[in-house]
Amino acid sequence: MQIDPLGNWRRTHYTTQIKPELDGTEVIIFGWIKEIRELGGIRFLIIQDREGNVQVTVPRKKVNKQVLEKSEALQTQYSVGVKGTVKKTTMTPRGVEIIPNEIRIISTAQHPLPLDPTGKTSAEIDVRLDARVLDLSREENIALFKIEHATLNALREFLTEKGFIEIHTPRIIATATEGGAALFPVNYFEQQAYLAQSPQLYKEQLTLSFEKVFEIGPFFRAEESHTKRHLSEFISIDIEQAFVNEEDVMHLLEELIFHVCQTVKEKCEKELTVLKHQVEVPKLPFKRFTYDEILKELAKEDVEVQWGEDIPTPAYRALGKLHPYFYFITHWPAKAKPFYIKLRDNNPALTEGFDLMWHWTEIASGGTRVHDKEVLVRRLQEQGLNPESFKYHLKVFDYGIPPHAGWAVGFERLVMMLTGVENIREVVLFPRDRSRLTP
Ligand code: AMO
Repeated sequence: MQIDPLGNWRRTHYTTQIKPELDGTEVIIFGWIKEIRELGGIRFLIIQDREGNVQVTVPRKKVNKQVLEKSEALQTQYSVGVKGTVKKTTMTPRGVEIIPNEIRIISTAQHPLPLDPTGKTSAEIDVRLDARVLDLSREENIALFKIEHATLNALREFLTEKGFIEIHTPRIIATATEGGAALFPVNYFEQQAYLAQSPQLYKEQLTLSFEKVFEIGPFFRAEESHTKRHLSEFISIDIEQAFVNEEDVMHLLEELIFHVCQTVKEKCEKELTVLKHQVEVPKLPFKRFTYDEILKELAKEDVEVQWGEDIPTPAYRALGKLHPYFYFITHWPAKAKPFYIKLRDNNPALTEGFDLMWHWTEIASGGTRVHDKEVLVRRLQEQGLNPESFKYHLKVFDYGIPPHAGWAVGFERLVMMLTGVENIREVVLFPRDRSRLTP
């Protein structure tokens, strides 16, 4: 029979709420033992919860037998409850400690642990990802994911304020949307289905009813390459808007980035300090360079890119050195952009598609969409796709689809920018890449 370890105990304070002003008050805290130190007959227990930590001081000769026994039995990472009296002191950094009256061991931990839960002894990323939940209990990771939470709130708040409606489109789909990126097949009863690469076609279709829509959710790309900025499952922040073009949505995007940077800087001061990182609020408007201008700049750096091709990673790295901030790349050639991106009226070799860059990383891409059915059919054919596979999508263009434009931001890449983290796996709770499917 398992004995209820909580009993009638409930937390009265998080560790960070234990302040010198509470001197003499009895409190109950819950958390995990992060460190145990011993000095001249006194045991020091550092107890951490999701807000921070506090020192519990056990003067061996002065505490009761129950406390003494329990404190001797403790090991790091044990989950505990402590009922104790707050004491003002000059001996701890926060000017406060707790003298325990009763200790409850809530659950134990198997030693040796796969990694140091304080993070003081560093571990390789794969070791950390294998023991991810333990790794996530480190102070830095708690700070990082609190920043993610604040970022998501800021995104939703901004888009809702601007009149966008949140949507959820299917994850199981029948046809590819992003030509270049590979698909994950799914056995769907008697049919072949795929995991969605993006909400592209659905979000475009919904401009016909809701005009301004946004979606935040996971999408899937069967990425062969193992890089520090690609995942097989990533979170995309998508918008689509009726009766606007590329310029309008680029303006919205830079405003959104500004809002997110400002909000995180303001609301996550404590978390950013833990991560030893500062968020710079960018100046608006972001610089805009055409694809041709970028190619000329690269040529000056002796980096050759064939006109019409996508820009390869080494070239992006060179660009990042020249432009260590946010900037747009516009006027992309038709070949380098998907079928749904509109060609320029005055030069159909170029599109109204853009990318938003931060240093050398692509944070977002988008553009004005083709909204003429005949042009869309032609663009599908030009890109070697079969219009028959897109018949349901094409049908919507017979119902009065408005001109529309939109973009998608990679959420993890945005968080990397906000936190200074360099490997995308670090900003995902349980990352998925070519070689990782567990935990
Ligand atoms: P794109 O394919 O450029 O555009 O994706 C949009 C943004 O999503 C992020 N991203 C990724 N992040 C991590 N791992 C990946 N494998 C990955 N793939 C993409 C990037 C990228 O800029 N439908 C269009 C958007 C639109 O036009 O609205 C699209 O999906 O930050």
